[in-house]
Parts: sequence; structure tokens; C-alpha cells
Amino acid sequence: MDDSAAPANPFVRLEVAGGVGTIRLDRPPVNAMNALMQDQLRAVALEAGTRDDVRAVVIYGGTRSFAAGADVKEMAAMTQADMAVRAVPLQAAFTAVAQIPKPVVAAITGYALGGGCELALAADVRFCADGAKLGQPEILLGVIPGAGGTQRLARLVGPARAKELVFTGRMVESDEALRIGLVDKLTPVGEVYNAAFEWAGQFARGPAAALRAAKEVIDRGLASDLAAGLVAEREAFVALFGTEDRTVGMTSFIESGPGKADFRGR
Ligand code: CO8
Repeated sequence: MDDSAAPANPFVRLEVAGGVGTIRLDRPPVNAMNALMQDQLRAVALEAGTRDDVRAVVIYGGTRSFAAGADVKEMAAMTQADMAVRAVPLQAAFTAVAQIPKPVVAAITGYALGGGCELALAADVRFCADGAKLGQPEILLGVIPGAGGTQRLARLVGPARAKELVFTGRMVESDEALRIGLVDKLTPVGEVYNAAFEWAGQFARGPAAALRAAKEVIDRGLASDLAAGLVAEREAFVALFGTEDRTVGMTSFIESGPGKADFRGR
């Protein structure tokens, strides 16, 4: 989607402040994700990934709800042939989020269900409002998760828990979500966005290439075997010796001690 084609009131927009980009979902009442919204999500994720003034990302759906999943009303009218076509850009949107080469946190309020839960799973960490509910209720519609839920959920909480959640479609309360590792932090509902923004903000003046490499190597390693992961780690480690930030970081340590480097992001 180029700028000239950008709609006046998009369902997904990128708001940038203090080095943090917020991917704001905005399709009231519950951010049900229709095809247009999925395409806008992909475009915004790519923009967040490439903009130099965005060094970390928050995904946020507002105070009421993160996202209640795919737009079931739109999906109900689709044929199998329609979905065969739609599934490709749909999955590409979630892959674009997962591959943002910067730290990404989901700030979850209300409901994160179906595609909404899958969107949260595509982030690096998840902050969650007390009382929010997560789940993969697709089975209750006679289908299964289709935007990474069977894969990312199992990797995050383990196969038995993932299967139980996908088989039953039940909602997971926020405290259980924390206990099983589905989310990483609970806050009062009014604080979840600020907590996520603060977490993202700590990377705004970080060593961008090292952060990118850390994310990429961890994710690539999880998708391959240990030996291949260690090769990827070694190559990325060596490559970082060519960056200005590693010179800045090591010089700063020697002159001023740990944790004081003023990184350039190069
Ligand atoms: N799609 C379309 N409309 C929705 C959706 C949805 N997923 N969720 C809620 N709505 C609508 C309701 O129909 C209602 O509309 P209206 O006011 O016109 O009647 C409005 O939003 C408010 O909803 P409720 O009245 O139901 O409000 P409640 O607070 O009682 O309940 C819930 C909110 C719990 C979110 C409930 O609406 C619900 O269970 N929604 C469906 C959740 C669901 O099944 N999600 C999975 C969808 S399938 C899916 O995501 C497939 C993933 C693969 C592709 C991912 C691509 C993004």
C-alpha cells in the first residue's frame, strides 16, 4: 500500500514517539480483523520494520479490546476457493509482524482471541491487563487457528497446553495466561500501554544491529536444530564486529564501566 492509496481512517496505523512505534488497531468495537485490516497490518508492520525513527514497537488495540480475531461475519461468506486466495496475504501479515527486526511487545486489553491471540503471539513479549482473556476459539467455528496459532502457541506454552487450548477453544484468564507463559507481565488495565511503551522505550537508544541480530538468531534457531542455530549465532556475532556500536560499546566499557554506552544505532 503506497501513501497515495492510504485511507483517511485506516483500521491500523503507526504512531511514532520517542523512538517507539505503536501499531494501533482501530476497528471498533473489538478490532475484528477483516481482509482490509489484515492488509493494512502487513503494510504497517513493514513500515515499522524499515523506519529509522522506530527502534521498538508496541502493538495495541485500545482500552477495550486487543482484537477478537478474524471478522467472522466476513469469513462466513467466503468459499474454500476464496480462502485459498486470502490465506496467503493473511499469513503474510502475521509473518510481517513476527519479522519486524526490532523488539516488539503486545499490550493486551479485553480480548485477544483467534487471530487476535495469534497477533500477540507474533510479538516478542506480551504485557496483559488484569482481567483480559486470551484464546484460540476457532474450533468452536469448526476450523483451526490459521495465522500461526498452532505453531507459535505450541512453541511458547508447549504442545500439550497448546493442544488443550486449541481443542477446547476455551478462554484463558489473565492470571492463568501469566502462569503458563502465554503472557509475560500483568498490570492494571489503565497501565498496560504505558508499561509496554516503557519496555519498548528502553531500546530506543540501543545498539540496533545487535538487537536485530539477537532477535533473528533466536527465532531462526528455534526453527532449526542446535547446530544450525549455533552457526547462525557465530556468523551474526562476527558480523557485529563490523558495526560502529560495538566499537562504541567496548570503548565505553573500558573508559566508563558497564551500561553507559551512547549507541548510534549503526
Ligand atoms: N468477528 C466479527 N464480529 C465480531 C467478532 C468477530 N471475531 N467478535 C465480536 N464481534 C462483534 C459482535 O458480533 C457484536 O456485533 P453487534 O454489536 O453488531 O452484534 C460486537 O462485535 C460486540 O460483540 P459482543 O456483543 O459479542 O460482545 P461481548 O462483550 O459479549 O463478547 C467477544 C465479546 C467475547 C469477543 C465475543 O464477541 C466473541 O466471542 N467473539 C468471537 C471471537 C472469535 O471467535 N474469534 C475467532 C475468530 S476466527 C479467527 O480469528 C481465525 C484466525 C485465522 C485468521 C486470522 C486473521 C486475522
